Amino acid sequence: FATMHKRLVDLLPETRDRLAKIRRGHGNKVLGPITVEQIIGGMRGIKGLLTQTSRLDAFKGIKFRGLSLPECQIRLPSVRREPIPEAMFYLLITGEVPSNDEAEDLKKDIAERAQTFPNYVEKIVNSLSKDLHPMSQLSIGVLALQNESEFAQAIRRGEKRGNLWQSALEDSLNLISRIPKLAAMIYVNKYRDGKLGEIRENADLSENFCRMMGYHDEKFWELMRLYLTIHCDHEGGNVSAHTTHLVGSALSDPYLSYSAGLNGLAGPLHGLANQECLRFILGMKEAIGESPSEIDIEKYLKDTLAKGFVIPGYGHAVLRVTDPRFVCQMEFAQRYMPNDVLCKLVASLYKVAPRVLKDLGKVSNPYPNVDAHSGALLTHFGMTEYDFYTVLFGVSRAIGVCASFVWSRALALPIIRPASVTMENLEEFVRKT
Ligand code: FCX
Repeated sequence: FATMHKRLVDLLPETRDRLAKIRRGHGNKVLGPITVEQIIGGMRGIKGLLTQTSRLDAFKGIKFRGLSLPECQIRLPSVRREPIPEAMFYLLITGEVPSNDEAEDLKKDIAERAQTFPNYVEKIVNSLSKDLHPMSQLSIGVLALQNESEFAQAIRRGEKRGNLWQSALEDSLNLISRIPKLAAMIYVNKYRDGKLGEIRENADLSENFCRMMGYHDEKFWELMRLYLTIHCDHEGGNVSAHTTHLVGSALSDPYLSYSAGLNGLAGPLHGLANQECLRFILGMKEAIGESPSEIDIEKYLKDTLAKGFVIPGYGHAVLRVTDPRFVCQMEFAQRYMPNDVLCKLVASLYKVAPRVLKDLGKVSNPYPNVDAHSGALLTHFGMTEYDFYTVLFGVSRAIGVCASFVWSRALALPIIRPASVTMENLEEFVRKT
């Protein structure tokens, strides 16, 4: 990873200087008001976090270091079309598109690090009950890996704050390299015969991850590249990124921080939604058949809502259009599996669900999000174990939250400590205004 490391070292003084200038010269400027509704309503729209790696626009979707998803697909090094995960990490860390050589250098480093996986962690993971949800297993495995943290050692030996980004980067690279093996162990233990597939030194992270899980179809490796790209980062305010950042601000190491983020990702309103989506599509197929009419779908959706359930994969706290991450997956389905029954059902649902949700009159965004499509694509290749899907999300999310963690330490961002109010405070405020 020498080239990426060197680029980061070059970028540091200039980036720190830019931030110091903003802080010194404009620290007391007001960026926006905070309403009572925002305090009660999950802080929607309050700009209160500095995140270097990506920015989410309500109408255009995610941009990774200024690049949209289609731009990443065109410009980042790939095997076929989808970016390799290593190239995405390079982009998020440096803000620059790596050359093929630079991506290759990082790919080799990550593949090498993946070869060393602590034995004691393997034992811990293998001893877990198969009934335990894969996300809980993943979080436990990451916590067990924490013993390897160079960041924690740096803190113990009193390393200067300004230097902590170095051990943060080491930990991040080790984490990103080892997470696929950890996830694959969970997969083969829970759903297969417990034997991991072999990895290749010259393969990218996606191919090796799939091989370890026992998937040898190159199209599946390509799907995994897409999957690992689109889930890696979604600016700083989503639950998993925010949690990782918050815990990291206490100078907890990347393992502790990311494991906390994973626990947030495991919530049904966040990452767990993608397992719920496939369950929903399968339930719909069971109830109204493989090629239902729009009227049938509308009735099914209304019945679901009447029972008090949400339509999983639809809606978003920030987005107000169809998620570009959904669009990329739909294009993938059209390219590689135009006749797949579940993908066709996802497309049919997309024709009806926005209208039904709009009619409720309360849904801020009636369009599909990232989770609405992934299950159908994975199922096409035989990965039907939907309670594992959020683990794939977690593997991808490591790339984004680790890159952010490195920058948070490089910029020596302080511990996060916003203020809270009581209901009495709010009532008093309301009386006075
Ligand atoms: N189906 C039914 N009702 C929905 C809905 C949906 N898909 N999306 C929103 N609503 C409802 C809310 O439940 C809320 O109802 P209430 O006032 O009676 O409680 C109302 O519409 C307003 O909520 P809204 O402002 O639109 O949405 P929020 O910002 O509060 O929440 C999420 C956003 C994503 C949590 C919400 O749309 C939802 O529950 N969607 C389904 C689950 C899902 O797909 N989650 C994945 C999100 C994401 F991509 C990720 O993090 O992975």
